Amino acid sequence: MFILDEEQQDLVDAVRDFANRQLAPHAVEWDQAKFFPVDVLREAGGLGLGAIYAHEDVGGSGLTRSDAALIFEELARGDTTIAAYISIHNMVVWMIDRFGTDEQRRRWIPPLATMEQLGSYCLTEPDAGSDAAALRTTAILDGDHYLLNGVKQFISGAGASSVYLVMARTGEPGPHGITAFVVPAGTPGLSFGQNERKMGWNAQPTRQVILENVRVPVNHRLGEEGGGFVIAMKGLDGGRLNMAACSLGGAQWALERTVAHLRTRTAFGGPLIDQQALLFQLADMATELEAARSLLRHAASSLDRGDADAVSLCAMAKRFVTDVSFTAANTALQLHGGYGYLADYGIEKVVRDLRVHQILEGTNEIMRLIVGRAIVED
Ligand code: FAD
Ligand code: 2MC
Repeated sequence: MFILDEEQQDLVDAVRDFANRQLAPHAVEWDQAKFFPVDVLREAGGLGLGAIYAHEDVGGSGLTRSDAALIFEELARGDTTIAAYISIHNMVVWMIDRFGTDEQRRRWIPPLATMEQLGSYCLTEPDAGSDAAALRTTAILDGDHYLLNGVKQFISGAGASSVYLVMARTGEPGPHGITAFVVPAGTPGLSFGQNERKMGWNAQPTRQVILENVRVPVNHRLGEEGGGFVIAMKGLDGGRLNMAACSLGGAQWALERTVAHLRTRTAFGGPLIDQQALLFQLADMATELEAARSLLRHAASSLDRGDADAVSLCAMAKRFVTDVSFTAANTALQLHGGYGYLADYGIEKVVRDLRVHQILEGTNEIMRLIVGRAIVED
């Protein structure tokens, strides 16, 4: 059991209260209606959740990755999809805070910190997903502007966001020819595809971001030319931890609902919780989630310290926690019997939402690639 200090416990209590009041009561309805609750996101921004680990001089909360792991687990207990979107938004904010000039930080972050404006992270393309360094969107320097052309695929928040952090090619093939740009909504030539119909994550939009002769001034470039791939990867290190935390929160919620259900559901002359076969399954779920939590917190503190093996630990945590949590949520559905399959119980939604965490922010196969390469390099 990890012991939280007093400040962390206060933070957890405040986020849990927000999740209980503003997310949990609406999660099923938002999923069914495919409704993206922008007003509720602004309330989250008011609590400091829009720029969790950005510096305070631009409106950030100045917290750590370890704090963020606690925050996202709590948010996801209320609504996994909304928690996950808040994570993506924070990834964008952190990248601007960490790699932007002072002028860029002061210009872009304050409205993102309050979530008056939302951010989208644009790396994936129709023909470049796992192999992100193969991306083909181009950015060509033309006087004091860059001209961007290309298509980004599966972009979370697209259409609703005000700020698009776009990775585009300014140079040679491969990772060293990629540069990061801030593209504001409303720039001529920027448009969006249809809102994709998905298995889960229905309460947030996923669309193509289409760039046709989009002109942005040179001062919208984040970092140096050729530095965009590393910026994108460093953003994902923390994003992957948050995605793991979101899985954990969803699965922990499903476990607790299952215990409550089995206490009151009777069959064969007594409550189902008295069936040792079922209790053993609950015990395994609890054990695996606790192991996942330990790895997640270990990886988060390693990223906070900047340890040499932090990248590999983040990949391990993303792979392990999302796999274990999906299995636990699916078991929770099974232990609810037919009720688990009904939307009103919320369990099937968590299963659908958690499934995609094994795919996005780097598939779990790519996490094995990162970990495997690190083992071989050692
Ligand atoms: P592919 O790369 O085509 O992979 C297909 C399969 O092959 C996978 O199982 C993969 O693991 C496997 N594979 C590929 N290469 C290897 C290898 N070398 N070894 C072993 N197996 C391999 N992207 C963004 O940039 N921004 C977003 O906001 C965003 N949001 C998303 C939201 C949703 C709902 C979804 C579904 C995706 C989102 N993505 C986003 C994209 C996501 O990151 C990609 O889908 C993911 O990285 C996988 O890429 P792909 O879909 O092209 O699969
Ligand atoms: N931190 C710092 N540097 C990193 C890094 C990291 N985490 N990861 C890679 N680099 C550097 C690396 O050191 C290398 O530098 P150099 O050439 O100077 O030595 C450079 O970047 C290229 O790295 P690789 O040689 O490992 O590149 P490769 O193309 O072989 O593979 C891979 C990289 C597969 C790990 C990467 O493409 C990847 O993570 N793919 C998955 C894509 C992904 O996660 N997409 C998520 C989209 S966002 C999303 O889904 C959302 C929901 C928001």
